[in-house]
Amino acid sequence: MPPSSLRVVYAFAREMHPKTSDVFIQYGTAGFRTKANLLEHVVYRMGLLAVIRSRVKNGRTIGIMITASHNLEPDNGVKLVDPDGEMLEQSWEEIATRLANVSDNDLESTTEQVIKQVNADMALKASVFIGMDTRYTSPRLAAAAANGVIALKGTPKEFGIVTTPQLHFCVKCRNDNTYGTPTEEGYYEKIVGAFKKVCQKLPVYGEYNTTLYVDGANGVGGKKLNIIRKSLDGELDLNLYNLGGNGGKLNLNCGADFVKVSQKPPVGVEHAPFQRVASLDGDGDRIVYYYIDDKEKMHLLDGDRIATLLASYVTELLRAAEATHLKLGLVQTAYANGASTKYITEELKVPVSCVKTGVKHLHHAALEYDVGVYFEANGHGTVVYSAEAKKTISKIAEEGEPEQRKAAQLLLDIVDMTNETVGDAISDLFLVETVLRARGQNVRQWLAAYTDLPCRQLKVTVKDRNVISTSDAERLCTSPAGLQARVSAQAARHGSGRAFVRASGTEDVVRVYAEADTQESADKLAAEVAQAVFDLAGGVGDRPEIPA
Ligand code: 16G
Ligand code: MG
Repeated sequence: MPPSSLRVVYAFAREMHPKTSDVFIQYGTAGFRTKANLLEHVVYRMGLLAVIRSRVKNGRTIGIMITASHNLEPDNGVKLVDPDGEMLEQSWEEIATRLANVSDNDLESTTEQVIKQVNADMALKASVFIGMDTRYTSPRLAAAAANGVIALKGTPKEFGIVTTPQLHFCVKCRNDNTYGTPTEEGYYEKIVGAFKKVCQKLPVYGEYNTTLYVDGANGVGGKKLNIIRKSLDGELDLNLYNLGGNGGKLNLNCGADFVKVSQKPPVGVEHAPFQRVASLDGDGDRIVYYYIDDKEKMHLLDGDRIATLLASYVTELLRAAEATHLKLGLVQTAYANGASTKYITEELKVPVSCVKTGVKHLHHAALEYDVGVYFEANGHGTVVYSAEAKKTISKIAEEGEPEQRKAAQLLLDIVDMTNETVGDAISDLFLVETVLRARGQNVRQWLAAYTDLPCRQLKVTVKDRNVISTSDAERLCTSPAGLQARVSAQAARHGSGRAFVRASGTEDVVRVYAEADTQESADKLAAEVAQAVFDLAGGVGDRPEIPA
């Protein structure tokens, strides 16, 4: 493309998507996220960047997802999806930030610089898939993204309302047709199809019952489950709540993030004692389970529980298939409950790695294993299988002894049921249901595997959260000076005490996590650490209080 045609970049910006705000915006842990009315020019520019990225990748398809996940309705956001369905390569985050913040007058020249810097051949074709969540501000932003794609003569394809993982899946399929068909229907065919196949092989028995309640967070995930529900032939009886409509507001007092952080059941869901409930987040990439007992106490089954459930079952199947030379490992973050890590290493005897918060870090660490299970405690995770693992399992499924074959065939269904591109609430839901069904277990039996250490999370507002640096996968705080010493000293005063602090990647706060052998201790430790952050990292506003 001759440089003169870059004029369109400026013309579209000025005429349709002008930059009306000078607020600096940064491509964070999961893309740009802020108030929806500050985003239109940013999303337009991400349309431009997606085209450049597609050309650098030889015309392979790139994804743009318009969503602010578990944030409330007034927010929105945008993130880019790379050709294999993973998050945008980290080295491009700085480029995205630069492009998002230049003035309209400098946009044309900056675009030209970026093209040179990444050495994009602008004569190549470029393809961009665009998806959005259910926010009322999303259609306008999706249109801005499409205009960005068109401005650089790329081809946009709009998917309308889809979950974030559905878009990741479609991008992957478009670039690798062995993975599936790049449409929403293709997604259901593969993932739900695999679940139905498994149900044929595993009759319901024991304590498992096929009724599942779901909190849809008034977002896109619940809506998609409503489509799926009709095709399940009674194998899973989905009772769906918080589907949007009836005045229910997206993520407000409901959804996976609310349930996990507040440790409270969501509004809008009818509860029956010991009934299994799954809670999704607003864009359908996170899931936690819980139940309420007969004394109205809530019991949470979070990402750590899902990870251990899946890892233990897949380990069992690998053993039955006699494929134990395939190395299975689990990836967690510092937020993983200490009891889960202990259970995984000591009981399951599965290796564990700990990495920094954010799906991209977990995903890459999981790829180091033949079978890599990764989950954040907050419910974001999936399983990835190496090409070698898939080949080995397929071979056993065809040529093994009868018992081996049976296990390997089940494993193949499980691989198909898994969205390997990114954590996916819908795929994870079917995986969990598969394991509980295979084991004839109810939620209480699932919970009985180990006992969580009580924990507490707090946030502290400081002048500049970048004063906090960490090492050892965020488990140690290296600055400001003296903070780690205080954190360690406080943690040592509580039985099984563990605490850490880190700067949030999505909010302007410092996060505090603490766990200990009683809830009182965990609460106290969290408050003490929050005070230390406040004192040493420039706290603003009210001092955190320590419970008596
Ligand atoms: C983003 C991340 C999530 C992480 C969270 C941490 C993705 C897709 N999402 O939502 O994995 O747990 O940020 O937020 O990577 P924080 O930095 O504000 O604690
Ligand atoms: Mg999400």
